[in-house]
Order: sequence, then C-alpha cells, then structure tokens
Amino acid sequence: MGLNIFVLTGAGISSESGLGTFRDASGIWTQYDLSEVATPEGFARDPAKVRAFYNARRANLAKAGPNPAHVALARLRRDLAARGGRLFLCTQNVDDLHEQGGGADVVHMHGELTVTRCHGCGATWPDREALSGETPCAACGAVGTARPHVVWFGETPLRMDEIEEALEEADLFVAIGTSGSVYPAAGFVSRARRLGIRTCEINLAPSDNARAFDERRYGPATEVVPAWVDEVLRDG
Ligand code: BV8
Repeated sequence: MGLNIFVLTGAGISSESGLGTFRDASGIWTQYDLSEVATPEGFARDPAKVRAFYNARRANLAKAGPNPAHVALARLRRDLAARGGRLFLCTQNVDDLHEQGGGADVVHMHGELTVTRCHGCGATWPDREALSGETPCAACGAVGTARPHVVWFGETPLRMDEIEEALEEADLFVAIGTSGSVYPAAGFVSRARRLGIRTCEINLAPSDNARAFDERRYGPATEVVPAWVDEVLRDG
C-alpha cells in the first residue's frame, strides 16, 4: 500500500507565477474591500464591481503560467500513483495553474475563476472571457445572472465531504503557500493532528497556524516544493 498525501495549497504557490496573494504586503485585500467583491452581499449590491474584479483576475491568469512548484506536485501525483499511493490535491486557489502544470483531479474547494455560473439556474460552464451584465446563461439563456463560479465568504466551500474523507485516509498532511487564515481550510491541520496524521507546512514565512505543524519548511515555493517532492519520492 503506497503513501497517501493530502496537500492543501493557497495563493502562495501561484505567487511566483505572477498572480497576487491576498494578505501579503501588496496583496489583493490591500487593494480591494473583501466585503465588496468576495461576498454574495457585495455582488447583490454592485454586480458590475464584482464582475470587474474577477475580469481583472481572469486577464492576469491569461498572462500567467505554471511554475516549478505546480509541476513538482503533478510529478508527485504521478509517481505516488505508480507506487500504489495517492496525492489528494485540494486547493483554495481559483486559478488553473495546477492543471496547466500537469496536475489532474485537483479539488477546487473555493471554486474556479475559469468557470462561469448562472445564479438563476445554477448551470456552470468553462469561460475565460470578461463577464458582463449581458452574458447569457449557456443553459437557460437568462441575461444578467452570470457570476464567477467561486465560493465567496459566507458561502459553503465545495466538495467538503470528499475533502473530509481524504483527510481521514491521509498518512501526511502538507499545507503549501497559505496563510492559514480562512476557514474551514485553515482548520484542516488541526483535524489532521487529531487524527494522528503527520503535518508539514511549506511557506514563504510562518503562517497564522505554524505552531500546529510537526514540520515547517520556509522559502519560495518554486525552490522548496520541488526539493520536498524529490525527498518524498527518494525516501518513499
Ligand atoms: C464557510 C474566493 C460555512 C475566491 C475565498 C470558522 C469556521 C467556518 C467559517 C468561518 C470561521 N471563521 C470565520 C469564518 C467565515 C469565513 C472565514 O474564514 N473568514 C476569515 C476571513 C476569518 N469563511 C467562509 O466564509 C467560508 N465559508 O465557512 O461556510 C461552512 C464551513 C464549513 C463547512 C461548510 C460550510 C468560505 C471561505 C472562502 C472565501 N473565498 N476566495 C477568490 O476570490 O479567490 S478565500 C481567499 O482566501 C482565497 O480563496 C484564498 O486562497 C484564501 C486563503 O488565502 P491564502 O490562499 O492563504 O492566501 P494568503 O494571501 O492569505 O496567504 C498567502 C500565503 O502564501 C502567505 O502565508 C505567504 O507567506 C505565502 N507566500 C507568498 N509568496 C510565496 C508564499 N509561499 C511560498 N512561496 C511564495 N513565493
């Protein structure tokens, strides 16, 4: 039976690809008011402002590419599977750089920037174009109901049952590039500890819940993640 690893990633893993993080010095939440652009109330109040916020991030993503950290996790997934193990990759990120780096079966618990949802009928469809109030629903044809398929504050994260189950089956829990400040994701490490699972944090600097981790490795993800993957695959 091979090694089961649960990896949780956050904005820090995409930082060196040029996508902004949220809570660093010049992070997204220093430029935008979270309550205005990442809550259902904000969308109800000013949908055009919210669509503009996500359109700007779609434009940034169109200019970005995967970095060695994304590619290393894709290699880890392939090599663990070849040995009868598994990588469960859960990301808080809404970008698709894990997939662009060769990742597969990525669990986007906060949704996906490259998907649009109709908040009328609930249909979702791949979409990298700029959203507007005229974007028609690809399923019901309604106009003015298009929103990004992302989980806002106060909304329920996606695929939580699968996430809970994968966490219980893991031999190792690793958080990469996350400040540990958004729940329920930030609570996964405590759950892992209660289950007796070894935990490791890989980040640029200690996160809000660094003390909860058995092991901590700090440095840029593009350097630390490939080195960590080499070690895991070497030491099996
Ligand atoms: C919910 C939208 C109920 C898409 C986002 C307790 C329990 C449950 C809920 C709560 C709770 N307390 C409070 C809440 C409510 C709330 C919450 O957590 N608020 C916070 C602010 C206190 N949570 C919710 O509303 C969630 N919903 O709880 O529903 C429920 C609960 C359980 C089960 C069922 C239902 C919904 C949260 C989702 C909100 N949506 N994004 C988008 O626009 O992107 S959250 C947003 O923050 C992003 O998704 C982002 O990924 C996420 C977390 O941030 P990080 O990824 O960690 O990014 P950050 O900038 O903070 O940190 C980057 C890190 O990288 C830093 O540490 C930095 O050092 C490091 N770094 C930087 N460069 C590098 C690097 N590391 C390595 N290399 C580098 N080069």
